[in-house]
Amino acid sequence: MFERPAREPIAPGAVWLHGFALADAGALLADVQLALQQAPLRHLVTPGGYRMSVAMSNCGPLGWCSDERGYRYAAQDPQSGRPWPSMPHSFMSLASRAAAAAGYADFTPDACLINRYEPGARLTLHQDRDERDHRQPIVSVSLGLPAVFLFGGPRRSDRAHRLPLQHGDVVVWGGPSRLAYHGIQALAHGTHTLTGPCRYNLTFRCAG
Ligand code: MD3
Ligand code: FE
Repeated sequence: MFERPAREPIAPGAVWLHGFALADAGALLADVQLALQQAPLRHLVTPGGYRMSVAMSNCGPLGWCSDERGYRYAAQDPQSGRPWPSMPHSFMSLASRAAAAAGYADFTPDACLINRYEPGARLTLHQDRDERDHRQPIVSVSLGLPAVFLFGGPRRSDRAHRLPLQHGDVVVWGGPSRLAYHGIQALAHGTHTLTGPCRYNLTFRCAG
């Protein structure tokens, strides 16, 4: 039988850690729900005036925000005026272990974006460039329904690869991959034992 390798390099600086978060998934999802009680999911509006199909919230010292005025990181939830929920220990531990497994020691993120995809939700090709230090990697954790991840190159026109991300997969994006174009195809219908009809993605970043 062919098995998925535990640690799969996908591009210079990018490593796919198959199932790395499986043992922690229940604890991570319980902490997702606790954070969302304090900072509920919402559909942000892009600077161009479009409502995003992905519902988002944040935890940690800084949270990613978007509105008609632009994209930015902010220490307070603009919806409540309060600080974002603190980063759960389960999140910080998983993110730093995954970064270390991918070759990035001492990863200490100050922002975790919580994305929730329902069927049909998608993220069009974009770069993550609102962070101050692009030398730090990004760690992303997939939970619940599977999704097709699109991974391109440094230019929007670069041909994109399709990666089927599953529950428990972690991908670490650093080095030359840090500014690659990427996106998520429209989520297919389904039901997952732990999340029901949705996919959650946790994205850990050093933003400030
Ligand atoms: C590759 N989220 O929130 S995570 C995002 O599944 C975002 O919710 C997707 O893209 C999601 O910005 C993908 C994987 C990811 C995150 C950042 C990257 C891949 C990346 C930055 C550079 C290259
Ligand atoms: Fe992104």
